[in-house]
Parts: sequence; C-alpha cells; structure tokens
Amino acid sequence: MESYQSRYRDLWTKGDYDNDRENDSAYVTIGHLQKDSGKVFIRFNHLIPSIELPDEFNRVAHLENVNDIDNDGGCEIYLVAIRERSCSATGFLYTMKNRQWKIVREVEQDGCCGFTAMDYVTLLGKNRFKISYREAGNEFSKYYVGTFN
Ligand SMILES: [Ca+2]
Ligand SMILES: [Ca+2]
Repeated sequence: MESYQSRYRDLWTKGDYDNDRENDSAYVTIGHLQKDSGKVFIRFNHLIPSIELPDEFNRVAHLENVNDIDNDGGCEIYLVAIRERSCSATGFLYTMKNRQWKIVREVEQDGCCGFTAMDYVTLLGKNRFKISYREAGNEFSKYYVGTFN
C-alpha cells in the first residue's frame, strides 16, 4: 500500500524545526471542528506549535523544509497556500523563534500553474535565500532573493 508520505510527499516534510537535534514531522491538515472548520493548518509532532493560515486560503500546494537559513540550528519551512476559488497563491517562509512561528517573507504568485516536489527555496549562503515562483500569465519562473534578519 502506498504510504501517506509518498502519496502526499508535497504536503509532508521532515526536519529539526525546534533545534533539539531530533527530526520533526510537518504535515497539512484541514480543520473539521466547528471552531476551525475549513481552516488550514500545518501541524507538527513533538509539541511544536501549529501554523494556522489566514481564512482566505483553503489549501496548501507545497510544503518544504528549506534547512537552516540563519544558522540558529532550527530549520525554516516554506509553503505555498492557494486562495479559495482563485488562481492566486502566496508563498510563506516561516522561522521559529522562542517557540513561535514568524513569517520571514511572503511571495505572491500564480496558484494555478501546478506545483511539483522540487525545492522552491535555495540557500545562497548564510542569511541569504532565493525563492522560485511563477507569476500569473507568465510561463517563466521568477526569483525573489532575500536576506534573513
Ligand atoms: Ca526537533
Ligand atoms: Ca533557522
């Protein structure tokens, strides 16, 4: 039987997100309880807090461990979330500081171009990173280069 990990490999990733030298798992869930119905979460094991996406997003197309950009021992995480009934999406680069997730960068992009299991974020050296994305109506990839602070 196909494992959850291989079937949803774009929506499941491993890494040490809280810098305790143990690998953690991250995966996407949709809330079903009344208070969080339809909300999208990135959940973790090992008591790591969840990431809760804003209400306008109803699914995640891609989830990626991007390794440790700022060299503090914890891996950063990147996800692309798609807006309900729309072809617009936002990529979010998150880092954990003091056990709280913080957004490092948001990148607006095309949500209908199709996403693959490739890496969308590349490290360019300490504190520097590159995010690949597609704009609506543009078939070529674009790059955003950023610094971590
Ligand atoms: Ca860990
Ligand atoms: Ca880090």
